[in-house]
Amino acid sequence: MIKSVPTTPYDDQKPGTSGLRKKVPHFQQPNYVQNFVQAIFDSLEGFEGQTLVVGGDGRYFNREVIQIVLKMAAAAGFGRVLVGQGGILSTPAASNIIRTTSAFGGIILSASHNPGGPNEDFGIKYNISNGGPAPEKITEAIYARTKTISEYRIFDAPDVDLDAIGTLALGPMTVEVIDPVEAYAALMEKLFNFSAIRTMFGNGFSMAFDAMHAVTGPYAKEILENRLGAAPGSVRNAVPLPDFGGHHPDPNLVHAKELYDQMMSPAAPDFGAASDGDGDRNLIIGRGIFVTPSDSLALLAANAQLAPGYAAGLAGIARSMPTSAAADRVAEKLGIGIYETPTGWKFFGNLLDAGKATICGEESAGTGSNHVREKDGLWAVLLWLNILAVRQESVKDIVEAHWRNYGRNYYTRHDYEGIDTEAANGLMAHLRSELASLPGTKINGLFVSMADDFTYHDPVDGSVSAQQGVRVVFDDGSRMVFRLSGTGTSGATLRVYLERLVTDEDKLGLETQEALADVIAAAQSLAGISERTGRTAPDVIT
Ligand code: VG1
Ligand code: CO
Repeated sequence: MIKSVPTTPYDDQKPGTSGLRKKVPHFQQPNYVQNFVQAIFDSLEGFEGQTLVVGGDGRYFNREVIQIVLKMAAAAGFGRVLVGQGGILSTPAASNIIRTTSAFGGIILSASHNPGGPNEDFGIKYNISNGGPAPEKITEAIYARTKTISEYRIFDAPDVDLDAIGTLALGPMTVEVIDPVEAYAALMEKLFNFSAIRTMFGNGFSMAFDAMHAVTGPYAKEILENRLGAAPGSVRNAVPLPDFGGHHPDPNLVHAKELYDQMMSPAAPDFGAASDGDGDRNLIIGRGIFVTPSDSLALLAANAQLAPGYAAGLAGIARSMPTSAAADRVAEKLGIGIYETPTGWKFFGNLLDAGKATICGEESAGTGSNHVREKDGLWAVLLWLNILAVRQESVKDIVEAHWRNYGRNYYTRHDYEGIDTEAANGLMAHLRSELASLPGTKINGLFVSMADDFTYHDPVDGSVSAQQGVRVVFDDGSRMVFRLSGTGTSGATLRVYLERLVTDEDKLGLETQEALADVIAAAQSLAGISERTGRTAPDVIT
């Protein structure tokens, strides 16, 4: 029986960079989840009888929300829901299922790299039929709907058993509980040279993969250990936990410090990697060398043809604006297109669908390709393994050869987390007000050649996204970018992205913060970071 329940709107259900993210207690307010899910369904057309894919990263509150989504999907008229066993689907695996089953769309429950638990973060995101995050046109319609909603509809039925694989009826709708790993693992086998990687492991190649007690554990165990023959125990923290063991499932040098320290020690394995809460990010560390995500994008693009799935070459590369220009130099050499998009994977979908780009990446540890419409952590790890298996060189040698060939884009991001929202907005407003007068002036000894607030013109559908980040470019090719995070759940996070291209062979081995010291100082003085935020140092440096 379908129940209609009266409700009143919340005024804060605006999706950010990647869906709606709030603290769990915020989501637990009466009808908060129901309002948002109903607003999603109300913003869509033509899904009667169609398939919806549902899954999440297993964090606290995942199961409860899945039950609500299933019952509301039945009331809305979907014909079938595919849900991962135990409510689990990594974000890239969900994207793959949406695509391969020709589903109408999907609902992914995750707050990605943010911590989980009763007082931590939760998130809901809608993906469209190409498997990618809903574009702004849809997220804006959803937000508009949340402001006027007056009732939601739900099928009145007992909870669905999510733990047994099989098909069930939920009123007129079918629920199929599916294996979350199988289809994804099969896709990876198609893209990569598993036999070459298996031979490499057979010859004693060692790796450490930190699943951070998040969703990639079961995927990495199956693919790396079972199918590729990595030594048992190569995958650590492999059991997904609702609170990620109390850690941030954020694969960066701060939150994956243990792995980093191990990779820098004499006893390091050949290759280290990690992924985030929902499995779409990757951290790559070779023995004695951290590979920045921007460099990793460039390296993967330059070597992709070594993997069977990319043997025919790339159509183009796309990167988010704050990502370093390392990939641009590869695209130039390959004679293929390079596209610069705003932060957030939703902007890559059109380029991938139109066949303009094959590989995409963000400086925030996201890399992916046209195999799905999300970034994909394990995909990046496997492409690296495929390249290592074919080239039979160390990560360090491969990276350093790349720098000699293309130059090195020194790159760092400084995050100031949980700062006062007004102070953060004031800082950005001040920067914007300065833009017009900056070109031609000198900041900390560096000449400004260009300054703007990035506006993206989508070359496929013509849509325009303004105010995507303040960038200041200097005449020596170095650059700084300022923007506020759109994924945080408390206060504001200021992200400052700093970059410099160095081609001089003698200067390729500098320490990153040193190589960028004058750009960092210029950013601090132009933005007045310490005066405006009271912070003298960033919380996270990546
Ligand atoms: C951050 C990253 C961005 C990424 C987004 C979602 O956004 O900077 O590159 O696409 O997270 O990643 P923001 O607005 O906080 O800078 V995930 O792994 O949360 O799906
Ligand atoms: Co993520």
